[in-house]
Amino acid sequence: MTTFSEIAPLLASQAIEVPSWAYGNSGTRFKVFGTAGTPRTVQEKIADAATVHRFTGLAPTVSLHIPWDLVDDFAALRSYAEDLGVALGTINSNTFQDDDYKLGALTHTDKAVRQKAIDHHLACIDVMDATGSRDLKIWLAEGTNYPGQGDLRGRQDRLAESLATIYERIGQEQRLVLEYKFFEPAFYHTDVPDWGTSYAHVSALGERAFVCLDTGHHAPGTNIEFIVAQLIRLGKLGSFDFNSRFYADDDLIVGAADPYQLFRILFECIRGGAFGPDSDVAYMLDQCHNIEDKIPGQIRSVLNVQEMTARALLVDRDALTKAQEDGDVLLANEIFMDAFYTDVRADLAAWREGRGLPANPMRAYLESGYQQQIEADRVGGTQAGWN
Ligand code: AFD
Ligand code: MN
Repeated sequence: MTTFSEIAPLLASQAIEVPSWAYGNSGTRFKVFGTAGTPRTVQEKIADAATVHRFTGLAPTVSLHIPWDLVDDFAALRSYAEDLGVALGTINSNTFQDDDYKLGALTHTDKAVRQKAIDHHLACIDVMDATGSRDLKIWLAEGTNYPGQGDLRGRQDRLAESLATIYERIGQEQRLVLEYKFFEPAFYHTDVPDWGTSYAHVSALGERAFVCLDTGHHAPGTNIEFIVAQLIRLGKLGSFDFNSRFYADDDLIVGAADPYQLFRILFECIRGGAFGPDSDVAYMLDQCHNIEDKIPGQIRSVLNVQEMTARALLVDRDALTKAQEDGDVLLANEIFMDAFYTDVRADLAAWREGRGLPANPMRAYLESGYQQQIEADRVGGTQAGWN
């Protein structure tokens, strides 16, 4: 089997983008629990994100959400982030919280509403120009709750037209990533419900449009690693939104529900050439820490991705390929499982120390006093959430 020392150099370039909204309060339609120390401003969110990077070395960029993270001067925000050792990353649009969009945004039958939603995306691209971001991430909450409510075909035609207008504004060094989700908040149909629909639309747009795969956006039992392999093969995997789920779009800590699935997904990324410094695939988290402290939750998340990546890199690809070609079912599975069963935590700890990072980033954070400091400092104001 491949050894840790052989694969360790491949871990050096691993970068996982953290979402600004993970540091604010979040919850369910039943309750949003606030926690002490929660940021009040996007600057405080970025400070917390930079803290995750400082302790792990894994999170060099922070994804923003517009309008939640709107500021007057994004060039200044970009400098603020860089002074803390991180860069601003993906810009996420939001057409799911404005009353005008109740019956649709980019798909709406009213051209004026569609134009308003298009203009929001054009404003997001203006932000990208100021922050130096590469990706505009579009997740559409659009759909219907009852059969007959909407013209399924007409909505696709309007969506294609709206996306094409947005795409025209995407710069040569920028990308549009279109995220799919099989249900919620619409319950009868969602206009971008699956990877095939996203793939169809981004293929129609052009070479700088890609699919965003959120690991929590599939029906239970979906073979997500197959979708990963297929999108890589088609050259249209743009980014991940990593999280984990037990039943729906739970946005839990990635790997917490099923580390083996995360391992299989990362194996397909490695096998498909979508991992490492030469890959353009963005590995983002999209999570909500409803009951746990946010910064430790993000630290746990990026460490989970690092650990499963290391295990996936340990798969003896030559031996696996031979066993597959020989039709040796049990040996092929054994080779695959050998890597998954390999506990790499001690190796990772030593490797981190060799790079000037804490052997145990979680313990180092908890002992650093940062949490106590922000709880003492951040008194008053309005804690950030989904607003
Ligand atoms: C919600 C959506 C989707 C999106 C995220 C950020 O379900 O995952 O990526 O908000 O806009 O979680
Ligand atoms: Mn997402």
